[in-house]
Amino acid sequence: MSIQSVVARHLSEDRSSAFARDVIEGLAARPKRLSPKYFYDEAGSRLFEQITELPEYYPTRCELAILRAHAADMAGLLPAQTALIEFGSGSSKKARLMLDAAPAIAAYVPVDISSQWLTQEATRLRRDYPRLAVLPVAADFTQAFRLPRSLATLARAGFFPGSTIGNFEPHQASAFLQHAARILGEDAILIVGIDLVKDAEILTAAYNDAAGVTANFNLNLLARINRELGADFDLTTFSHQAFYNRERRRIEMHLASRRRQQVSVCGRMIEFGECETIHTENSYKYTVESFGALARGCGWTPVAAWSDVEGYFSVQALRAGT
Ligand code: AVJ
Repeated sequence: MSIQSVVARHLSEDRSSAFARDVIEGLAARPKRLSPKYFYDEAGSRLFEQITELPEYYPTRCELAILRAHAADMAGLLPAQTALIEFGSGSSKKARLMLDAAPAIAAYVPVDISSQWLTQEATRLRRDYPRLAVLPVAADFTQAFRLPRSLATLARAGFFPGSTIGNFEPHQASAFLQHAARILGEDAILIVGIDLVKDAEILTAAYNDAAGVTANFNLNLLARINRELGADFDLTTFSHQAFYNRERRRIEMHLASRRRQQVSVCGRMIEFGECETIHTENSYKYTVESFGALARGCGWTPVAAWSDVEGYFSVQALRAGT
């Protein structure tokens, strides 16, 4: 067995025990909760891809339109010989729009928890961008991680599209921005996708699509716990809930038990009351100003913000330093 595969196996064992630990802890808590970062196993990632194509789900379409229209302006902020570091890269589709517009990007560093996905995507990127150094890092970007040493001579730009930052509690978003400032270093640029506060009906519809894909995406979390942790959730006894919490400016997703029941998870019995919910996701919405203020408090200065014509979504550029 190669050293790489030994390391990979240990990493994946660490990750699955972290998953078990988080699930047990979250289901023992009151109210019950599970982290949205666990939505994205293979089935969940496929469901999320389908979500991005739903008529009601505007964020991906809006962000792609903004990147297509303004990638050249964003590229103008990057010095020659920049490394683009993407937090949670997924398909790299958005990064390609940056790469196409910015010849200054000499290296691309996708950071993603799924190492299999990373390897496949890296192969495709090397083929399509032969002069680009592609340096994938398999890591949970919400935790501390190291950048490849070979980046030492390059300028750095972070790329965090998708409004994934909206999944963080405001204090976690602050911690992430501070952590990003630290690992990207002086004068770095950070390009972040932010979903904007808007009419509650539009927000609610985006998370309650008529085709039921978002419901399946939410329920897949229980299916994943069944598959990976040998639990016995009966998916037909839980229903998808998503609503806008105006005071906290966030969409909340929950899974509600349709009846009183007990579920076995990792050898423990978990009790559910009728209508009791598991809180599975928060998706915070910001204004351009409220996000700018948050960033300012975390070692970044907002330098530009772009939006779609309807003002639904915003891509913001920040510069390290105050
Ligand atoms: C990937 C976090 C941006 O909050 O809109 C989509 C995830 N959840 N539908 C979001 C999601 C339900 C999504 N983010």
